Amino acid sequence: MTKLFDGEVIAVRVPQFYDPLYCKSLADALYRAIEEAAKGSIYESDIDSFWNVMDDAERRESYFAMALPLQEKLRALSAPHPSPIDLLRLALDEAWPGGASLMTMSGRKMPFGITRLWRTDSEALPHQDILWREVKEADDIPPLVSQLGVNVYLDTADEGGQLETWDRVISDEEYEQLRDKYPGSYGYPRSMLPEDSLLIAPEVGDLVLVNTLRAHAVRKIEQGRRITLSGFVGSAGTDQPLRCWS
Ligand SMILES: O=C(O)CCC(=O)C(=O)O
Ligand SMILES: [Fe+2]
Repeated sequence: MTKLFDGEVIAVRVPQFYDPLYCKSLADALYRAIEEAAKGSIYESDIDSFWNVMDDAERRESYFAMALPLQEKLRALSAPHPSPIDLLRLALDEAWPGGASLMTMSGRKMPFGITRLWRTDSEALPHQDILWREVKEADDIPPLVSQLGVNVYLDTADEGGQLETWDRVISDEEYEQLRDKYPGSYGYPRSMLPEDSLLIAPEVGDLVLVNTLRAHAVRKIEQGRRITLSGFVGSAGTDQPLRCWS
């Protein structure tokens, strides 16, 4: 974990973190839940990520209100097996000297472990996920020093959909010059990045952790679809609890 946060290690993959058989039944339940919620429109997730809501007071409110219901929902859909997100939080808590807990922003708990459905032809362009770059001054968050992306792969694409990551951090100083061009640290051209990249083709049940200060992307899903439980883990130092949110 320390090596991941420090950038010494590019990625950690935990094969079969969640039993592939349990993955199948949870993925089926989540696909159904998303289709139900969509009612004809194309919903890609069960709830918004913080990034999607931060500029909209009403959506922010429903985002924070979802924090605990999300955990309940994952437990209900996973039953009689444990929720993968509960297992993940316990694993983080047990591994880290300062423990782990849900992230709070201005005293409110944040959702952790949102569902992300990636349909055929979807992709994520090269980007970074760095919370402190995006929050407003009024948003009270712990002073994070590094951030990981954590994904549990419940279903994987038949072709494409690899997680790609580069050994390249665009620093906060560098980003200030690029902010207008790549809002949300999203959409960096590949020409800006090293030629070599690490390509991870996740298998069902895998947990993959990457440092999201590094540029990373999701290769286009060429065939099939994939579904993940997705979140971020922030470090405020070894003696402080890891903070988990989505
Ligand atoms: O779905 C994935 O493989 C990674 C998505 C991502 O960009 C992230 O977790 O930060
Ligand atoms: Fe990301």
